[in-house]
Parts: sequence; structure tokens; C-alpha cells
Amino acid sequence: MIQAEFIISAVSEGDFPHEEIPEIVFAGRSNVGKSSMINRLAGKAKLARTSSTPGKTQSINFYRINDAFFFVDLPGYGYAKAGKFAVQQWKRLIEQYFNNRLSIVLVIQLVDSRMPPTDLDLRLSEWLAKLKIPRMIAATKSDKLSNNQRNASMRVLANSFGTQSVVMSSAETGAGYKEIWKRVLQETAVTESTRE
Ligand SMILES: Nc1nc2c(ncn2[C@@H]2O[C@H](COP(=O)(O)OP(=O)(O)OP(=O)(O)O)[C@@H](O)[C@H]2O)c(=O)[nH]1
Ligand SMILES: [Mg+2]
Repeated sequence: MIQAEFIISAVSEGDFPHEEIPEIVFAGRSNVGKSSMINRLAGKAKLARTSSTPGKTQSINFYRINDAFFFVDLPGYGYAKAGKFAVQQWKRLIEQYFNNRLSIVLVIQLVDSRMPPTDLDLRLSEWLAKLKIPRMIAATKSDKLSNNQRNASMRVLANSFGTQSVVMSSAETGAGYKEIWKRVLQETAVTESTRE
């Protein structure tokens, strides 16, 4: 059994937990399946709130897993109905987060397996590379693709992001989750931060 506990829904820097344990971050477009992935990994269907309407998660939600590390659910980007103000707020909060949290050990960047990466996906990827934060790409909703489509999608994503570290995943079937857990455990076993 995995122990998972909601800690806080942070709307600004001041809300971030003081505890310094490794953090695994889930980032990606709105509606891509970040909260669903956290629920599936934790084995708790209702830990993080999910919705078919994009823009469900607006704050940064921290969950403590097995008393050992945090899962951090970021609000999604690229939400069509988000106004200028919301986009600004999002940017500010995300920057505060990445600039302050030195215990981030891994960012799981979620992209939709059914389409090529968006500009914002690629920008996030470049930014994470600059910050020297380890990252893995998880292509979500792979249950909606045929085997052939999955293979094609893998190639497009590996090419676009310039990495072989792409895993096809489904929160519905659990495909890819063994590999994701393996990486999570690998990264959280390291206590030293890899960031300068
Ligand atoms: N078929 C399928 N549906 C999925 C999968 N993952 C998520 N979904 C669905 O996609 C929708 C969005 O999922 P969320 O987990 O709320 O997405 P999110 O990335 O947290 O979205 P925001 O909080 O708005 O940023 C929900 O209706 C989920 O049920 C998947 O692997 N397969
Ligand atoms: Mg969410």
C-alpha cells in the first residue's frame, strides 16, 4: 500500500511546505492528465481532483507519499479560455516554484500522445533543460491509440524533445506506470540535489 496525504494547495510562495524532501513534479498542458497520473500512481482515485473541463487545478498541490517525498501537481498551461491575467498568474507561480524548490529531483512532463507537442510544451522543455532539472516525458492517454499509432507517436515525441526518455502511458489501463514508478524511486533514493 502506498501512503498518500494531501498537504497544501499553494497559491503563492509563502504557502510552499518548509519540509525538504525530494519533489517529483507533474507538469503539462491543461487536461493532459496530470492529476489522473498522480491518482493512479498513488493508487487513490480521489486524491487529486480531475475533470474533463480544462483548468481544474489552479494552484500547486503538494501530496506527501510514503512520508518520503512529495508529488507536486502543477496547474496546467495552454488553457484556451484562460484570460491574460490568469496566464500571468500562472507564470508567476510556476517561476516562484521552480526558482525556490531546490529539492526537485524529477519533472514528469506530460504530453498528449495523440498530437505533436505544442509550442508551450517545447518551451517548458527548454526551460527545464536550462535549469538542469532531470526530466522524463510521459505521453498520456495512450489507451486511445492503436499499436501503430503509439509507435508513430513515440518517434515524433522522441524527435521533438530530443530524448529517448519517452514513456507511453495510460491512467486508464496503467500502461507505462511500472516504468514511471521505477524512475520515481530511482530519483527519490538520491538525497543530494542535482541542481547548483
Ligand atoms: N482515456 C484516458 N483519459 C484520461 C487519461 N488521463 C486522464 N484522462 C482524462 O482526461 C481528463 C483530464 O484529466 P486531469 O487529470 O484532470 O488533467 P490535468 O492535467 O490535471 O488538468 P488540469 O488540472 O486542468 O491542468 C479527465 O477527464 C481524465 O479522466 C488517460 O490516460 N486515458
Ligand atoms: Mg489537474
